[in-house]
Amino acid sequence: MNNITIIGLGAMGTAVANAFLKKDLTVTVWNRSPHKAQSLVATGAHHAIHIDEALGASSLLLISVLDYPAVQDIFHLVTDGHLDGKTVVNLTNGTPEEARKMAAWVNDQGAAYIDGGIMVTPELIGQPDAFVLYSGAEDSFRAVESTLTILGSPAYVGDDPALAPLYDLSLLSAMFGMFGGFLHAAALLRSEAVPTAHGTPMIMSLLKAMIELFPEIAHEIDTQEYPTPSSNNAMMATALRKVLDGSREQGVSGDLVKPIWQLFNQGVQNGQATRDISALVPLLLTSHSAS
Ligand code: FVH
Repeated sequence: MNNITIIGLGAMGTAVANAFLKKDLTVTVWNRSPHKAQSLVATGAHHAIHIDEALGASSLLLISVLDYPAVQDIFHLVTDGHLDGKTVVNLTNGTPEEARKMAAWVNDQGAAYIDGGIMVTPELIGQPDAFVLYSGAEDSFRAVESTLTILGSPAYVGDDPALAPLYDLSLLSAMFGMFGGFLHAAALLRSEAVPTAHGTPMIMSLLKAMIELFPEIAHEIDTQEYPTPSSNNAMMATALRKVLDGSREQGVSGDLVKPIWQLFNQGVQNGQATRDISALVPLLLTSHSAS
């Protein structure tokens, strides 16, 4: 596929357009604020003034805007029939439910829908470590897969369009949890004017060792067979209580850590005191969940 249309020229859409331009594809771009197309036009992109013109230029349309309401705002500008026969790859961050609704609407317009989740920053688009999640009808995805590889390794996660955002939010949860822990750790160090840089290599070493446990914990979660390890939930609830007590003494807010202590404490109260942390996952699942 040699023609591609990029809709949305924020930091990510611009990086995406640049990646395709570098591979000599014919790239058409559209953005709500037209001035953002200028640098791309200078490097060879075609600038569509109206959204219909952008859709008409290519059968493959990539969308990267702020959120799903922004995608809807753009689709409201499209004249009926202009999406017919197109493949829409929506790289905008959203929820599983938003993706399902968007897929149904796009399919009603006669277009194929693939949802995507970019797992790197704009600077890393097209670099070896870049990967992008995709879900939606597999035949539609396979037809454009080689073109999408230009952005990074494609990780196709299933034909339900909700799956890419589900994986996306899951990965982001893990990342933000780690960042939150690091910020709390830094605040504790700073409470005694210890340079964060002094503690950071130790934090990294500990986290790297803990991350190695994830596959085993994942197996326990999936099989719902929870072992009784040496580091059990009761011990960890007590350790978390000490983190909260020590933080209070040091004048550090416990707001980030308290919900984690509450989860472990709930596990202890619910008969999971001697179990591994895997036994806490069911406590997080609400009635909507599949299991
Ligand atoms: N940047 C990153 O590091 C992350 C990496 C992982 C994926 N995310 C998601 O990518 C989507 C786009 O993010 P972005 O970084 O490009 O965001 P901005 O630079 O803020 O650009 C926003 C674009 O959205 C357009 N836009 C916003 N509201 C509307 C609207 N109502 N109608 C039409 N377009 C709209 C905005 O247009 P303009 O302000 O220039 O006119 C920009 O093109 C996002 O889902 C991230 O979560 C990025």
